[in-house]
Amino acid sequence: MHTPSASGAILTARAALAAAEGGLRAAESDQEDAADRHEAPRYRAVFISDLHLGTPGCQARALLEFLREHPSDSLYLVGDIIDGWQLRRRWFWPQAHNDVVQKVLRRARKGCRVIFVPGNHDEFARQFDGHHFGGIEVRKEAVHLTADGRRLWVIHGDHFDGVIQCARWLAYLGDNLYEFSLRLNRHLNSWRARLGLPYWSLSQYLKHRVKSALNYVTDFERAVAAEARHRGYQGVVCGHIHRPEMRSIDGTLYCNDGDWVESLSALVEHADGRLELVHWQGQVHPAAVQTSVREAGMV
Ligand SMILES: [Mn+2]
Repeated sequence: MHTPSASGAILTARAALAAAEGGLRAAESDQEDAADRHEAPRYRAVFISDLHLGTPGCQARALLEFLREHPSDSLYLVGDIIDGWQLRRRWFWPQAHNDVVQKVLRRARKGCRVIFVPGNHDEFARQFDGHHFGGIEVRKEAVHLTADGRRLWVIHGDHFDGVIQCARWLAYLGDNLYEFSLRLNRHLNSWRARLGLPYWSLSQYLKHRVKSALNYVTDFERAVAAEARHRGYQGVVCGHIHRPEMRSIDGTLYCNDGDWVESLSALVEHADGRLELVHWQGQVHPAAVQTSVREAGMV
């Protein structure tokens, strides 16, 4: 359980101050106005997550280019936007990261509805559920209604880590039961043969189940989609695992908008309600350190 911490509050204040400072220094409004005027197609909604601002891995410049090319009526920040875990260890806040914060605040000022759904790396913001900051709404979870009437559950996704840990335990148990299942399979099929039924491999079945249970990504995707379905939503938008994806899982639309460390991807909604996963093809700036995200503890 999370309790609002003093260090969290200090961190928030410090990031806000840094952003304000950067804004004064940049005084970029004229330039930005010009950039906004070259009319890019307007989207109904844009979903981004796992920016990890405050870490060297964050591809802030690519993100700025993406945001410039994708104006929208709504912008969802689906968690792990500012990496409080890393900032607490080491203060890292270059100008490009300021520019991202400025760009988002500016978007809100210009009438874009900006909703921030905190993740585990910026969980300090969860204590501000329901509050507004500089035109940005903070929500532990949100619901987005598409133009074609679908209700999408918007969450970061870290709450499913526990569920997956549990599934792994079951998979581990399953592995030990495999040997036993091979023996059981022989007996089962001798009974089936006596009853005139065709051969059916219990061990194959279990093996398949165990294998898929060991797949963290699949587990996550299925767990999130199942919970969205259980709650009566037609789909879900999340982040957290840095794996962009959009597919139907047992009739529920699973969307993962990816991240801005490795995949440089976002989910967009067109005017007619069509959803699309965008892989940003713009120039990638080499400043970022390309280490394994999981190794770096970014998930
Ligand atoms: Mn996360």
